[in-house]
Amino acid sequence: MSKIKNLPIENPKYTVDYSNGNMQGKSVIELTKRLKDLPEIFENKQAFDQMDTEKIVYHVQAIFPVEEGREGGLFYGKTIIEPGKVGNEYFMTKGHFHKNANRAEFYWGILGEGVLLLMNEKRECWAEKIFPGSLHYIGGTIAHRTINTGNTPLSFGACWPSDAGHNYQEIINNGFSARLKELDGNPLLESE
Ligand code: M6P
Ligand code: ZN
Repeated sequence: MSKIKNLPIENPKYTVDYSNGNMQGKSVIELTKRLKDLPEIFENKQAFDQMDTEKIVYHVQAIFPVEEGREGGLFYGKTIIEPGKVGNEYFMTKGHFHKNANRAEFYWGILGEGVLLLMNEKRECWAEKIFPGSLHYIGGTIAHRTINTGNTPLSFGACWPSDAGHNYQEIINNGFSARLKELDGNPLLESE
């Protein structure tokens, strides 16, 4: 006769509030980017210098269940970009290529409205609208930056491989070849 054991059914390690994307659980990492952390990304240096550099541009929450750089794991994150502009350029993330160019990522819109700016290795840019329910597949070799074009916080989720890594240097050195600016109250994508 086989012996039957009762196993416990545990609570999940993490929970997500789908109204805003906020995550809770053990070792959820929090990161805040202020204007002073982003001196290179905005075009209008004069407008930048006149702003309070302590102003928060975006917050990131992330779960790293395995060590960064290890193959086979997944990371999960959420970013909230505050509404705002430097000159007529909207608040945005630093943006990055993946260090391991063979690693893709999903983004999805949760709250607010924005734009996902994408750029390939030939520096060709294109963009997709972000809104609650939008879903974006970002190929491994594609640089990605998110931009808040609304008057309220933009929240989006992300899931990416644990060995993707971030290559920020290329963007710091050469930027994206397109910038999203407000013209007469509407977003306009200006390309080099
Ligand atoms: C998403 C993911 C993260 C990234 C964050 C902010 O949550 O892509 O890996 O760190 O956005 O973007 P960035 O690192 O470009 O500032
Ligand atoms: Zn990424």
